[in-house]
Amino acid sequence: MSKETFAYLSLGSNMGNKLYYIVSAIQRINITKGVKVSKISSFYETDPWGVKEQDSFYNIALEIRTTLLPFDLLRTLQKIETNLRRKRELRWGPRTIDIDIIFYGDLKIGIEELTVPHPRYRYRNFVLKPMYEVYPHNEYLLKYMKIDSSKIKKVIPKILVSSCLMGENCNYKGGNSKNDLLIKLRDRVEYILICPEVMGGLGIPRVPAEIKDGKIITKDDKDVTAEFEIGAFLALEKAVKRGCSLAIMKGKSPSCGFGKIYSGNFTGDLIDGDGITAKLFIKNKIDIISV
Ligand code: A4P
Ligand code: MG
Repeated sequence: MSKETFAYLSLGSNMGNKLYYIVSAIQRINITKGVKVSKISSFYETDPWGVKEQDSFYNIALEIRTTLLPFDLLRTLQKIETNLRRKRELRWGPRTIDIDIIFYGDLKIGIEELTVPHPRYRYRNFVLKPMYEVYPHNEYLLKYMKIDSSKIKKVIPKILVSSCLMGENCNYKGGNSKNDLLIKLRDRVEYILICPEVMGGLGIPRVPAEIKDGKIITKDDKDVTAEFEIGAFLALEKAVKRGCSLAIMKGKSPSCGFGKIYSGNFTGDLIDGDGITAKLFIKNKIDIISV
């Protein structure tokens, strides 16, 4: 570990659900030990640069504060790329996610494994435009932006999000699970808030419920499966109407949990599984990020 340094990253995706890959990468970077995301640029849809016969990209830039040394940061980012199904087949070719280090403080490194500042950033509007929004010494980037004439368009992606993550007091206790990163992202995306349990008619606060043998049973032994199913259906309806392909959902819950949920015994133990709404979303090809 070293002293804290500001570093600037460029992220790009042009395969599969690009929005899912970009937002997943931001979230994984932010939960890495020794790294915090401090600024997020707008999202841009950009024409492919280099290899032209490929899908358009989503590009963004991040400012991070990090105590990781440059090569440790590089390896950490590469691991995130690999975990997000990045395959290195063709240079400048299609990728689920690419994370490049553009600046690491004022440091200059010029070897093949890591060159900072990034050797090609000046020639690419897909790096410069988003970077202009997060980099404090940004004035000089303007003159480079005039060199590249490739098309680039700001977009405001729609994302479904569990209301409790945005600070709404709608969980079973009447509290919330406000997430700082999602609050930071608020200016860059359009959130569509859902709380499937409330949408299904359950009150705030309410008796906690967990999934047991395919049914949702409250701690005082009431079957609330129907309420959860109605909530899931209404949440899906909202997603489809608004054209959402990504949902950011509260982990572990019997409605929004994805991958891991409470065991059904009210002991706090987790088992493999998905909540009722999460299951319906997956069936309908809406990708989920569990927070
Ligand atoms: N490497 C050296 N310096 C760095 C650095 N500052 N940050 C090394 C990250 N990696 C760095 O990278 C290849 C090698 O570069 C790594 O082994 C690393 O040690 P890679 O990510 O495996 O391969 P790549 O991304 O295909 O190569 P490269 O040269 O980084 O490609 P670029 O420059 O990122 O271009 N068009 C649009 N519109 N938007 C895009 O995002 N991206 C590319 C990829 C092409 N066209 C695009 C976009
Ligand atoms: Mg790269």
